[in-house]
Amino acid sequence: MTGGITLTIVKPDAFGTNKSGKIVAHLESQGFRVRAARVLHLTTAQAEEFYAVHRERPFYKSLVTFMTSGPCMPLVLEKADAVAALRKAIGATDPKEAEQGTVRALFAESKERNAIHASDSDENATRESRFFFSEAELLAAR
Ligand code: 3AN
Repeated sequence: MTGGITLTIVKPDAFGTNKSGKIVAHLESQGFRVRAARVLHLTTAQAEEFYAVHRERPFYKSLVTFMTSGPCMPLVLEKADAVAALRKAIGATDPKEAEQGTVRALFAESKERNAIHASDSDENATRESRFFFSEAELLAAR
């Protein structure tokens, strides 16, 4: 079992459909504990930096436009084996392929407007948590 902390982002489409709270409640019902949270509107520069790993992908520009189209909510979540547990809980990138009962099967619209982000490794969970939260805010997640 690896670390107990991961980073998620409830994306702008979920705010558009007024489902942000439902998504957090769904994750809490699955045993994830909220350790840090904020709502913000990403700037283009922030979205470009956050998704820099996808810079060469054909959907990069569109993804940045989508992620800056409205509010989003990063959260640090705690659970045993948090990274793997959250990846399982959110489901496949394409909601049409997402397992029944996952966040994306329940709340996502499309491959791009897919309701939620989740870190894919402990290393990225740490990096992404620091992207959104100060050391003081992350104290509660230790
Ligand atoms: P995941 O979010 O499941 O880890 P990634 O890391 O491959 O998926 O992609 C990051 C984000 O880029 C996705 N959450 C989604 O919003 C967007 N994305 C991925 N693949 C596509 C695609 N083929 N078309 C449009 N957007 C995509």
